[in-house]
Amino acid sequence: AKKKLGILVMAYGTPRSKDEVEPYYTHIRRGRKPSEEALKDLMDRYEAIGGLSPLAVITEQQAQGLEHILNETLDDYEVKAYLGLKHISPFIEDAVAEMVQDGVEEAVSLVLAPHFSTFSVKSYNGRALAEAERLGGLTIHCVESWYKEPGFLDYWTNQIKETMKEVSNPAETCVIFSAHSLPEKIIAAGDPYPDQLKETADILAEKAGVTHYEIGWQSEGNTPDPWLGPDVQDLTRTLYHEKGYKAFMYCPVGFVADHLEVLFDNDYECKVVTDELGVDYFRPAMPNDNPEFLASLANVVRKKLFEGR
Ligand code: FEC
Repeated sequence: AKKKLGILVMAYGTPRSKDEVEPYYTHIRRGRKPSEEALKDLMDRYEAIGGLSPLAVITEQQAQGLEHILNETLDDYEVKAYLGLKHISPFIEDAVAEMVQDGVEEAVSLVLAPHFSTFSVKSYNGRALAEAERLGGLTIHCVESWYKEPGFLDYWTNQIKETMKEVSNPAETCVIFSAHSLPEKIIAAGDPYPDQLKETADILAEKAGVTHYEIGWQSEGNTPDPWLGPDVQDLTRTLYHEKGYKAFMYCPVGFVADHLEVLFDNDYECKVVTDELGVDYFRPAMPNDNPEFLASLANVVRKKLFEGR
C-alpha cells in the first residue's frame, strides 16, 4: 500500500463573504476589534476590487494543483493537500487536526509566500508544529523559503520579458520588485527577509535582462512603529523626479496570487501615482494556478521530502 503524505498548504486567507470581513480583520489584529472607520476602509477596498478578493478561490486551486502534480510524480505516496489558513477557517490548526484524523503520519508544510520571515513563514510553521506536537503521531517537514526555486524564477523572468514587449521604451522603464512591508524591528532581530527580496530582484533582473530596477515595500500596516521602506508609491515619485523614468513595471514577487494587496495596492494605488506623473503602469500577471509555477512548488515539496534520505 502507498504511504500517506499530507501537504500542509498554508496561506494568508481572505473573507469569503462580507460578514466575514470583521472577524477576519479582528483576527489579523490579534483579537482587537477594528474601529468602525478602519472596518469601513477595508470594506471599501474590497468593494474597489469587485466586492471580495479572488484569493480564496486561487489558494484552493493552488493546493489542488499541487496535490495533483505530486500524486502523478510520487509513486510511493498517496498525497493529499490540506489547506491551513492564517487568519480564517480552515485555520492551520484545523488542517493539522484533519491530517491526524486521516491517519497521516508524515507531512510537508509549504507557505504560499516565497521569502522567509519571522513574521510570516516562521509563525505559520510554528503554529503547525505546535498543534502537531499537541496531538502527537504526525511529523511535519517544514519548508522555510523557496524563492530560489528555478521554476519560480523562470515564471517571473518570462513574465517580465513578455511585459517588456508592451513597453514602448525599455531603456526608460524601471522595474520595482516588492514584498509586503514588515515592522522595521525585524532587521535588528536578524531577519533574512529584506536580503531574500534583494537577492530575488538581483537574480530576476539578470535573467530577464533588466537594466533599471529597484526594491520597494508595500501594503504596510496601520501601526505606530516604523515599517520597512521605501514604500512603492513614494519610491515611484522619487525615482520619477530623480531619474525621469517614463514607465514603471511592478513585480510584487513576495506574493503569489491576485488579491487585495496586489489588485488594490499595486493596480489602484500605484496606478494613481503613475497617472498623476503621466507615466505608464505595467504589472505582469501573478503566478496563481500557472502549471509551471505549480510544478516548481511540487519540486520544492519533493526536495524537502527526500532531504537527508
Ligand atoms: O486578498 C485578501 O483578502 C487578503 C490579502 C492579504 C495578503 C496579506 C499578506 C501578508 N500580510 C503580511 C503582514 C501583515 C501585517 C499586518 C497586516 C495587515 C493586513 C490587513 C489585511 C491584510 N493584511 Fe497582511 N495580507 C493581506 C491582507 N498584514 C486586510 C489589515 C488591514 C491593513 O492593515 O491593510 C498588520 C497587522 C497589525 O495590525 O498588527 C504585519 C505579510 C504578508 C505576506 C506573506 C503571507 O502571505 O503570509 C508578511 C495576501
